[in-house]
Amino acid sequence: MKTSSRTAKKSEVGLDEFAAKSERKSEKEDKENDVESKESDYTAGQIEVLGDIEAVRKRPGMYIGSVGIRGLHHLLWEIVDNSIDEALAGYCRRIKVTLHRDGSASVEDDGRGIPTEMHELGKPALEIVLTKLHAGGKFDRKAYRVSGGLHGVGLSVVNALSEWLEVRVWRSKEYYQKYRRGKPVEPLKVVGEADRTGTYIRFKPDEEIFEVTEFSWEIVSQRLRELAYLNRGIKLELYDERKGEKRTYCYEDGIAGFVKKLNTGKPTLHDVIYLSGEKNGVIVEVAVQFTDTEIEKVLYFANNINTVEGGTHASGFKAGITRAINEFGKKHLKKFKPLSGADIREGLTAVVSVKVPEPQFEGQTKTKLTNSEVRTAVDSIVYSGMLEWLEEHTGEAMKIIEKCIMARKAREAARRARELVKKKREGITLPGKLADCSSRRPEERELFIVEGESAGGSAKQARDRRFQAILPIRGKIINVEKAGMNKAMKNEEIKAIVAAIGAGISRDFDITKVRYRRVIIMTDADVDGAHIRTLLLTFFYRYMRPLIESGYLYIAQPPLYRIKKGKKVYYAYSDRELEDCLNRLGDKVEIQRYKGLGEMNPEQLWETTMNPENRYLIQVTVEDAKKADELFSILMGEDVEARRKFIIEHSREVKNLDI
Ligand code: 0RA
Repeated sequence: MKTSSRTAKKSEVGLDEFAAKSERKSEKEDKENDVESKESDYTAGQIEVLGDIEAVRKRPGMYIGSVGIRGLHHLLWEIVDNSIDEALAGYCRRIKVTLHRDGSASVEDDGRGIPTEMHELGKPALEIVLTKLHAGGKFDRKAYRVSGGLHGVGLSVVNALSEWLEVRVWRSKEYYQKYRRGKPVEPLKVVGEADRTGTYIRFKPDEEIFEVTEFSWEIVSQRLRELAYLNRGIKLELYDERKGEKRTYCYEDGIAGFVKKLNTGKPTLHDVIYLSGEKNGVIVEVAVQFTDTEIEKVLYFANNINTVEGGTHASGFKAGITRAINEFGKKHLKKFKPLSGADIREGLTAVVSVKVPEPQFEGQTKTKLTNSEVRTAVDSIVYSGMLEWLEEHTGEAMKIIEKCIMARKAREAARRARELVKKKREGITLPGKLADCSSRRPEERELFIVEGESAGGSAKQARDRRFQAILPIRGKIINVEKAGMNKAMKNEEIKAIVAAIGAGISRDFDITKVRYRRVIIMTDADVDGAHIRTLLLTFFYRYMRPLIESGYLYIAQPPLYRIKKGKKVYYAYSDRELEDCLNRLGDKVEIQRYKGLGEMNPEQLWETTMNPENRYLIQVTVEDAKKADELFSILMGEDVEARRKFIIEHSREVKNLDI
């Protein structure tokens, strides 16, 4: 049943715990049967006790979580919790903790004292409590037991994990007994008369078990103070004999004092509000104070355990206080808009403490309360108590409401600012190589997508920067057909195009956000240029089709020839144009054939291709783009011959498109 490896900590502890629970249960059942059948069988009882102690010593982590500093202090909390239980039952006012020089610790209280009467097993009840696992159930001191909560493993665990333990009980007489590693050294003895009641337990954590054996002043003093706040009026004394320090914690105002302490030095809007009540068997105490800060500090406790993972008391509190404040606001303010929980809790300091008869804890660290009856109890007590307080303190209530409304305004302003920044950022992340134009009027803005860095450079010099933007792209952009959208969007060239156009892509494409009225593809008038143009057309067809449908996409037409006669220069955009031109001009002409945009200087590029007065633009239709898309697979396919044929045909086609 038990696993051997100790490496997989968390899950293993869980399994062990589960195993231990079922084991303990069956052991308990067995023993209960034993009690009935062999009531006075001393030996049997003795064997069981040894079994319990051995079980604990063999797997201490299962009972106290760890054998490190937490586990060590767990021993002390086990005893202190028992004394607190006695106090909650109304029989104990004072608890004194001493950290001794020899490494031991002691806890003394003025409760009723652990019962010393003979128990069914033929031993004093005290000895059973100190040697039997979960003997507490037999001596149940009624509801709200802290020791039934998170710690709650019983005094026998402390005893089993101590090198030695001494117990002194004052009831009708003074009793004394000493143990070594969980076993009695001698029977319980009467050592004197008693003029008081109470229990004193001193123990020395076993160095054979614990990795750390030194109690921490910080940990102990902090927890004792917390317990004093959580259990008003109980006097908790701490003596550290090692360093000669002494502290006494006792707070008549309980958690209200806790909140006051938490708010030391902070500007507050009112005196601490204290609410309490009992419902569904759950005792609820809440202390609340709003500060003029943005800090929310709400501490939640269930049976004195700091439930850092929250739970039903937390949700009940949040719901209750939100409802009360909104109810008050609605009643007393014109045009009141309900506030959110977050608006209300900004600047709130509170301590919520519940005492639950059978607390259920869940979560990673077992610090989340899950009892559902607690939610409604806390909600209704906080709601009615808070609303009543607000009605009785309208001046201060208004201050609180004002604070909440301010919080909401700040939150809304912050959200707007965030959105603005986001929008701006979206605008700012234009591609670095984009030379944008200055005009803010979309209807006149143009974007030239230019093949090659050098042609891009010429275009930047040639352009009218007021309304013409240039985006140079490197030779080959990705094959979007093969790549699919995600991969296409990783391609630098595609990303730059999408960012420059600024209207999203695919289903998210929004034509109203397009930053340019014309998007102009400007490539060389050769085979490579045709190839790149096809790639771009395919991309736009697939991912920005509305751009084409709206007539925003164009292809620039650079001239194919430059014809010079004397000082006069002519450009021909097709072979036919060249023919016409030559016929007109007769002989003595110089003809230059342009192979690429790079062969033109900026002035020529402006004159022939970019200047709206002279240029030829072909508006791309959906049919054009669709054709490009269909032909794409041929172009990019494995069939080299088909590809060669296509390119030849396609470049001819481009020429045919020219005029
Ligand atoms: C069981 C029953 C009673 C008291 C206690 C336990 C008890 C345990 C501890 C541990 C530390 N201090 C404690 N004080 C009391 C009630 C006994 C009765 O009815 O008289």
